[in-house]
Amino acid sequence: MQQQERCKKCNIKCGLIKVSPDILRALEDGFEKLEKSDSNSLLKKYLTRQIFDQLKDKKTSFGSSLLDCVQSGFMNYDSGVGIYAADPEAYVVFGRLFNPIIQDYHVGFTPEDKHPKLDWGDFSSLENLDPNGEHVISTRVRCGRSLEGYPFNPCLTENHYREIEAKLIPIFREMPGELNGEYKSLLTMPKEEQNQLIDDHYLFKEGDRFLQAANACRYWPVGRGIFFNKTKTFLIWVNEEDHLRIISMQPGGDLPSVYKRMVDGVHVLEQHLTFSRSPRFGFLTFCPSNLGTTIRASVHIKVPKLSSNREKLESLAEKYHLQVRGTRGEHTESEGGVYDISNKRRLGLTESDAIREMQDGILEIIRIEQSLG
Ligand code: ADP
Ligand code: DAR
Repeated sequence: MQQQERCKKCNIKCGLIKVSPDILRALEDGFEKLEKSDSNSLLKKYLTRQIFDQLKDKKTSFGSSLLDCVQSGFMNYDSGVGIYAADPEAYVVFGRLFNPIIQDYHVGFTPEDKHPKLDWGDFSSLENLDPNGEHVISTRVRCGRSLEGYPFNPCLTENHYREIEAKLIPIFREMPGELNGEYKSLLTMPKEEQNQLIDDHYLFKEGDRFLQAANACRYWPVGRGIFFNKTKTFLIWVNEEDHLRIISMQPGGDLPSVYKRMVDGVHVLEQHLTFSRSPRFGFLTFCPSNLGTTIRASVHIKVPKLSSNREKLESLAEKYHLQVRGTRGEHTESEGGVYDISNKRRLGLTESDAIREMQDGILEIIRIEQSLG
């Protein structure tokens, strides 16, 4: 035990913590099945036999193995990405696999690139996306933050979940002005209230199979909950996929107001908390698709002519680095012709760039929709 403990502290240097035979067998089995599958995930695209053999014996100093990172993509062939970082070190220890996936998802962020300094930009340069209210039903801007010193879901203990929540609750109590509100733990929230909050798009879904397979739902719902202000235009998710998701949303297309409210909320939180940030990847998150700015700015939008052909809508969105999701978010279908369209890139550009990329893309999509007569 003593020898094992000593190694835990310097694992990256001495690399003496061995991956157990059971994990190696599970890795080999999962890899072979993924190779034979019809998956289109980035995991399948980039996990070559050579990279697999180079990484399968490695562990981070948190004790995370390659399996801890890829098990969701092994179990969900319909994953888009298929990999999560079990802890912050995983991005380095398993970099041979994360780097090409990151470069693909964030459209060209190479292993030599570094994420730029934070730049929220100038709110006055943004505009209402749909002043006449013809297409945009609502606008939402969110970012994710991880607390320095804590690993990600697969390595979090039950105590960690409780600790993170306990750190945040006193801060939530002091949210100023229009951000002031209340925190509700999922442990004590009545099921009906939880389901209504999910249906109204305020709260995260429960039982996401991708997160479950990634070991991100252990001890659920301990340490999980939601803060929201009185008008539910400012919300904070606690310990869902990331330690924190900071969200601003409201009906209509007033992007500047929604974005400013989220930024104001981040400014309050960062006075009390230290967020995990890497010189190369910017703000660190559980999923590589959220690294960097971690910003996803979205509209719930109706574009009946363009969306009469989903593939056409998706290829147009891709042209503007946008992503199309269903009405209830990721991995869901559209209901009543309402689509969730947002910026796709979050890494290798500033917060200001990401918001502008979304604004320019959405304005173009509305222009094209209206030009179709
Ligand atoms: P995220 O990763 O940003 O949390 P999800 O795809 O999981 O995104 O969506 C989370 C919730 O936010 C879902 O209920 C989704 O319907 C809702 N949502 C996303 N964009 C908007 C929007 N513009 N207006 C209202 N709800 C939205
Ligand atoms: N289920 C993963 C998620 C991809 C990105 N979205 C996140 N992180 N919520 C997939 O590979 O589809």
